[in-house]
Amino acid sequence: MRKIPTFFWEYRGHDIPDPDLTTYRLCVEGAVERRLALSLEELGRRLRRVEIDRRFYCVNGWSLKALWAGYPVADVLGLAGSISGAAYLRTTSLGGYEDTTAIADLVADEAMLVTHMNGAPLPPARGKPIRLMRFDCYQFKGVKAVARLEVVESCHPGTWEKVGYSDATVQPYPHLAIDCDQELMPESRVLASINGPSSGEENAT
Ligand SMILES: Nc1nc2c(c(=O)[nH]1)N[C@H]1C(S)=C(S)[C@@H](COP(=O)(O)O)O[C@H]1N2
Ligand SMILES: [Mo]
Repeated sequence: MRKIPTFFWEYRGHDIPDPDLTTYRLCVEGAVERRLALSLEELGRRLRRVEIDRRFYCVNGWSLKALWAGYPVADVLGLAGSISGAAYLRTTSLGGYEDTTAIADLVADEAMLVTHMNGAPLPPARGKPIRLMRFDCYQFKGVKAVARLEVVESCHPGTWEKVGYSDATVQPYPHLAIDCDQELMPESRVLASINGPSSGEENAT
């Protein structure tokens, strides 16, 4: 199996979570009228499913296109009823990765809570069982393996913002395009395409 070319937080000494789906709950809390802890089955029963064929971009210079399916973030927040005045959503993963974004931006960009990629449930490395995705900005604003959605009053820097990434606007320079898992390139080749040929050996596993 080839390694997913990414530079994500879980590769820096953290484990990739592999939650038990029978006990998994998506928690929606903070400034909401109703705190929720939703199982995957409840999400499926209470929300309309949406599908989108979109490419996402990583700030490290690569992009990945797939068919994503799940639920609109706006609809999940609608179930909880957000209280006016609290304008941000703080999303935290099971492993602790986090992002905070204005709810208005998530709604305007039709951000999704994705459960499936190319017709199959998300595997652990891709964010099992739910990942928050917003396609109109760099995907460090997305959160894999979502544990908690919290409606909050102020913006709190997310995991990548804490290390200095402030602008999530996708830049116009070319990003290495990956179109399906079979075509994934080993991470070192991605690095080579960014840094030139001398940056390390093949590490496909
Ligand atoms: N939980 C979690 N979510 C995360 C990350 C992470 O390290 N942990 N990395 C982010 C970044 S920087 C990117 S580019 C994408 C990578 O998604 P992928 O692993 O499916 O390629 O997930 C985003 N969400
Ligand atoms: Mo990224």
